[in-house]
Amino acid sequence: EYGPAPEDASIVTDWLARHADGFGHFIDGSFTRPGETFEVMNPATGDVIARASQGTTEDVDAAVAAARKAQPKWAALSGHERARHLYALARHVQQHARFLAVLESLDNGKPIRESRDIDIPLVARHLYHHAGWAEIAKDEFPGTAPHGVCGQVIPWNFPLLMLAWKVAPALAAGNTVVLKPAEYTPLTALAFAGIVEECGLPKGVVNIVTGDGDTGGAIAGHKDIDKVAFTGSTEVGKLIRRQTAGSGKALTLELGGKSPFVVFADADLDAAVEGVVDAIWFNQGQVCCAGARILVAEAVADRFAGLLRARMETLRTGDPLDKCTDVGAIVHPVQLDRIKTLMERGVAEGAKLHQVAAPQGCFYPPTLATEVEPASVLATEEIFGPVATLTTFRTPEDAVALANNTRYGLAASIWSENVNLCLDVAAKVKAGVVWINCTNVLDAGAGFGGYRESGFGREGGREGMMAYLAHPKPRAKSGAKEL
Ligand code: TXE
Repeated sequence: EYGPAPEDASIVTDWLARHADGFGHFIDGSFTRPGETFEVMNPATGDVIARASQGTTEDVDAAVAAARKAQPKWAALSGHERARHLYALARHVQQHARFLAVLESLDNGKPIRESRDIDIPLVARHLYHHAGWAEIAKDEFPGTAPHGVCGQVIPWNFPLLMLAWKVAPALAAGNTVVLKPAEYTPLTALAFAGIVEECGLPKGVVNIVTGDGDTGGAIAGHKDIDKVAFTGSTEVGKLIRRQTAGSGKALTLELGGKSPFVVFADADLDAAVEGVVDAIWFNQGQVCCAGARILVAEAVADRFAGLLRARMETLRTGDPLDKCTDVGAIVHPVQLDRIKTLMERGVAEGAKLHQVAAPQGCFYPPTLATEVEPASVLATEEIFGPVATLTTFRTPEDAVALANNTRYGLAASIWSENVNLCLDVAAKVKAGVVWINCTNVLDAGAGFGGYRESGFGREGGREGMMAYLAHPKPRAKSGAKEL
């Protein structure tokens, strides 16, 4: 109906069939036999496409021990040698790009256009970028040392990209890793483990353990892990912070958001409408920095809303493997229920919804919610679905106050032809990342992360590298009294 034939899933079927008994973990350079397994589903069809192992504390112990054993040798390699390994990983990701893109879309439900043109290219970009850091880290960060073993727990919205965000800087800095992908989407991490094997990375440098929150908890709480990096819900982030408090572990948290998308009266409204498409309908809105709260100047609000509604009519929601699909499936029925429950509460609080067509099944229609009170659930809770709210403001001061009226502080997007106004507002908005006349622009060279309940620490760029390096404590000067 929508044009060219869907992407052919057969590229991954042999690989999935070879693992019909279930995938094991990747520990110390090879795959373990599958233990107790859980189902991995294609959310667009509801089909079970694979089974992955539920990581036990013994599995986590084995992975941490392998990472511990491998770490000193890995850290002792020259930066150039570590860079060569990262370059190899990047090149192999590129060689397997089509396989990885199809697998990601099958497992996660995201449109193939996104996994093919955004997720997988950014994975390679991240690895290349950090190969560069491996080369120069010794000179750039004198007096630092890797933490040691890093425990990394990642979410399901960008499964392989979040892996790359975590693994690339850790390895570049001389750490080894134990990573757990989300239970909804473990497949590209397991494929990546195959790439690690193919590239001949030293054993134990990258270990992948699959499983649910219990496995994640075993990693975060493991006594022999030196640094924990987590991306996921604010709720679990708080748990991990409590769990690691006082343990001496370094910690970075990248949590939820409710980012404002501010449109001033002099903005290029057509461009801003396209911005909204990227901000909230990209990846079905399952994006931590999604521009979920549209704040628009009263003077242009009706015109903007009209343009936006017209654009919504052209969004095609459906088969993730169809190259013309704009909005794919929601990652899992549990997540769909979560969205529906929040939306029902929103409607009960008086919100009006404008929705466009979406198929039956694990899909949610692109939605614009209006008449949303500032304190209501739709204005305050992270929906993590294809839902934007629209609220009006009169003055830049109002816009800033509304933008900051949240417990989060991850990102913001500001639209105006007046650059001075944009810069002024950018400085006042409490967000880790502020985009001007664009949105969701992510670059391996720029630090990404939030504050307030969006977490702390940065990923990407110089700050991201620093998060994987420790400053050994300076020795007390001789004669100095201990306090
Ligand atoms: O997240 P969880 P869920 C938000 C978003 C979404 C909500 C719930 O609002 O609707 O969270 O999603 C692992 N110790 N985000 O329930 O549970 C888990 O196995 C250690 C925002 O899926 O946080 C998975 O690997 N780990 C977000 C990862 O945490 C634990 C992305 C994320 O799952 C654990 C995802 C525990 N006690 C959801 N419990 C973003 N910032 O991008 C679970 N996990």
